[in-house]
Amino acid sequence: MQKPLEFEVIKNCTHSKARYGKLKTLHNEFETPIFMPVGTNATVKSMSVDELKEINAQIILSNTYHLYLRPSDLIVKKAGGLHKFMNWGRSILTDSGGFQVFSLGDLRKIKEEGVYFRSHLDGSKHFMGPEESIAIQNNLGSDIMMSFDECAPYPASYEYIKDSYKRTSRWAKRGQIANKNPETQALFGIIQGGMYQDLRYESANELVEMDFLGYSIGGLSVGEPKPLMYEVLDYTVDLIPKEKPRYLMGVGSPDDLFEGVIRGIDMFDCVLPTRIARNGTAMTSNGKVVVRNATYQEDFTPLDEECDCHVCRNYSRAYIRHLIKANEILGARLITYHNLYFLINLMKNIRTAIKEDRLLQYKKDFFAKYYKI
Ligand code: PRF
Ligand code: ZN
Repeated sequence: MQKPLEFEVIKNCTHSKARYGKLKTLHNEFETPIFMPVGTNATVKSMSVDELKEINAQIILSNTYHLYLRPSDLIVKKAGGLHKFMNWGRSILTDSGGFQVFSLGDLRKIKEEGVYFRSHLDGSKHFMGPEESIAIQNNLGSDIMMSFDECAPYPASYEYIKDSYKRTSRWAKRGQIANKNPETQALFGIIQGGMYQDLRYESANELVEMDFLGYSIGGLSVGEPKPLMYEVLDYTVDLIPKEKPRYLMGVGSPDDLFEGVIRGIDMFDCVLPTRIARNGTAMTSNGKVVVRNATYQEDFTPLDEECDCHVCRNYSRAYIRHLIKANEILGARLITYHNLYFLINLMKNIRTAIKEDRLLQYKKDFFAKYYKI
């Protein structure tokens, strides 16, 4: 049987659980740990695929829920799949819709068979269960699919989390059986279990038993304090077989990237760089720069003096501030481009530091500048 995904750990850090590796899908091969830009609606907001390639993006994340509602997975399938539809020849990971449906609040009802919900677009009624989620992801043709899961809220009681993770395990099994393309599309299991160590343990064990090609850690960065998130992450990573890729879902601030990598995470995604770009905030080696502030009115230096991206080589803070203030779409585009470049480049530096076994020193140096300490 052809394998849809190959993963190899090439070097382990000797001072932490960090590892440098290679991940191969049928579309491309890339190094890990990696940051995946978010392209919810089959587009990384404001970025053309040429620009994504220019900044060296290797894999992007898209969303089952959004593409099912609009334009519908059937249209994407008719186009020849999501890669063809959006003209992106590198890898695509799709989230299952679980997280997005559960974010709908009053608009949804959870049952054993799946989730009944109303569209956030027009209020129309829909149902999505594990079989539907996988069928949609099969139609989209992503390289890496996520199991349909419940991302429980924080805080939640032990009993609630126990019921919830158990249902997530049953849904994972049903999704695995429903996958029509096991030779071309890899499926990951998502570990839940809230902030309870024994439930994380049970969730991981049940999913590892099912032998997925990779494992995601869900249910974190849902409002819990950072130290708690790092603690849960630390013991959860240890439950995943070393030879499988590990993906921490929805997490990607510079702090979280370092803390995640040090605990053994290989893949990250986050809307942060693209979202803050649209309200005029740049991520730089000297910390966040709120370009929209009046301070930058006459600042003709680049967003980040140390950055060699296209935006930093050609445009000033004063100009980008003007664009943002005037509501010109180019402003959001330029900051998005730079922010994604910044995180992708940060991950490249992190990989180099792991290979040269100096990750912890690199972390110190990075944050000394980032937080000016
Ligand atoms: N499950 C899914 N997607 C997610 C999450 C999850 O728990 C999170 C949690 N941070 C982000 N995205 N399916
Ligand atoms: Zn830049």
